[in-house]
Amino acid sequence: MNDLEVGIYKKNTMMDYPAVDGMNVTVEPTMPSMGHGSPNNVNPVFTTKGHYKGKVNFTMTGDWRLDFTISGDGSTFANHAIIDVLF
Ligand SMILES: [Cu+2]
Repeated sequence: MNDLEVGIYKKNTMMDYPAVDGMNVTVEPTMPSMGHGSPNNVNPVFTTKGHYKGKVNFTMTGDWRLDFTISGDGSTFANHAIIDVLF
């Protein structure tokens, strides 16, 4: 079980990226090459200044994919935002 911390920022201009607070974030880890996920993950919860903390359970070594959704205020801002991780 691993701590997971993500930061969410909004691009206003090329020089202005304010933190985004109070979003609903989900994360789902999978190993696409092996066709399984993992149990007992904890969706990231807002802490402060655009940061969100959760937990992700890498049950074995290898190639993992983190699939995030970010929503709030009745809109989905990111759906299937992917980060690939070699664990
Ligand atoms: Cu596996």
